[in-house]
Amino acid sequence: MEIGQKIKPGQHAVVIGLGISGRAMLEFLLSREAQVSVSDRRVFSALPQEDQEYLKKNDISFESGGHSKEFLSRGDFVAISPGVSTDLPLLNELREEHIPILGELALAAPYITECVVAVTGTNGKTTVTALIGELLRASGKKVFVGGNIGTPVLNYLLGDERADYLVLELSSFQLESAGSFCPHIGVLLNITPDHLDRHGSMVNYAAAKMKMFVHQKADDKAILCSDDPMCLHVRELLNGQEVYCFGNPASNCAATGNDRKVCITLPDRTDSYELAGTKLDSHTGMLNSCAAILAVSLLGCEKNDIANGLKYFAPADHRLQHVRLRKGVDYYNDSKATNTGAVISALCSFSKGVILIAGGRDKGEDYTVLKEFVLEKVEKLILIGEAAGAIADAMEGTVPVLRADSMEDAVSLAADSAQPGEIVLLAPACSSFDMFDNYGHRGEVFMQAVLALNDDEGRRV
Ligand code: UMA
Repeated sequence: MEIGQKIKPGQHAVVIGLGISGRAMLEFLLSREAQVSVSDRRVFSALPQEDQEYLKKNDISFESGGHSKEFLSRGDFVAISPGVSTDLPLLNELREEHIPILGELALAAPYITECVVAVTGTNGKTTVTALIGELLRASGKKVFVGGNIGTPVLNYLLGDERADYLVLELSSFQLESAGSFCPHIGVLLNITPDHLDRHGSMVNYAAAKMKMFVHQKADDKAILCSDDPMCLHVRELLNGQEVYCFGNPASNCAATGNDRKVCITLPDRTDSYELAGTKLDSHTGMLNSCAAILAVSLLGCEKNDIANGLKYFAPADHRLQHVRLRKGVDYYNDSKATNTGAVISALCSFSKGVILIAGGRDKGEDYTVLKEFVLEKVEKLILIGEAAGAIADAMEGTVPVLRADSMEDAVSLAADSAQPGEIVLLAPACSSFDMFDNYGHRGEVFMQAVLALNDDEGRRV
């Protein structure tokens, strides 16, 4: 199996990891008449009932409780789930034996004939992916929206419905093993520290994101944020494709955001779009809108259709989500802010007076980058979870810090000290797995605690 080639009937593939991507890879490989085995670190009985039945029904050889060289090297190639680290010593041994290691995008690439818009970046990629999908739909196009946002692109290829455009959110994990995958438009929103526990360094993390652009040709397009130093660095490494930038008006970009407006300046069109009255009317929303509107403008969408799409778009939950106004205090749930870059972005949406609830499981980040923003915007810091001590140390000498044992305690402490006009913001800068199932669960617990606070008249709501 060579990278970039279609699967040949009878080839033996070993799928590592049977989560959402692994299941899609298994079904796709079987549909191409490959012979498939599956290896997962979970024991068989811990798999969902449906997966257990599928494996039995299709007589799939299954290795449980870990991965062994003996089992993996049976394959002509290995199909790896994004959550499996590509640096595992076992995988290096397979590489030495010239066994190709392909991710879901590498498997899909030779079969994709549609125009692909791919979106990556540390923060904002789910919103921008969904927004591009919405704006294309508002322009009457048939669209598949998938990737890291939830539905594997292989599920699209397995189905019967055909779309004009595939809009894919791509994580650094997926891009690491993307093979010959090549989007017609690649959007890079930002690169700030995240997933350093997996990638080891910012250089490796940025290199994974760069893979989105490496196979682009002269008529493909790269869209980058000119306000992000790492994006500008990536720009210098691009070679051959058309490059468009978005961001600050002073930087002479094709899309700029200012005064709650997005302006597009392309050789053949100059348009402007109002964000006031839309759910994108914030600093982060403005940058996300710049990227998405620029992408669909390059695809020829009409101004009126784009403006209509913007009007009805709502970002997914747990992203700077307004929960409640209580006693003059606004409560926001930004549980998806799982790294320092996302917290900075959230803080930039408020002028000052923020009571910030942060903490959770540490991902190897340097929290001192938050210092200047905390000094400027935050009145008080309330810390939860395993990383509370590390964040408190990094914030020494900035603002008062309180510790809470649970989300409910954190909300209650915040509510006790918040003054009218102030903001209570959950933006953890950490992953959630020390106290919650995932960031969605953490956000739900926060919102429930906020909604359970007494209202102005002393009633529970
Ligand atoms: N597993 C192993 N060995 C390992 C690691 C995992 O066998 O060393 C097994 C687990 O036991 C489990 C399966 O692999 O059975 C889980 O696979 P996975 O972690 O790759 O997750 P999927 O269920 O396939 O979901 C993935 C993405 N998850 C990750 O990248 C961690 C989902 O993104 C994505 O929505 C889905 O594919 C469809 O594309 C989630 C995510 O957290 C939302 N992404 C990260 C992020 O956004 O920050 C990158």
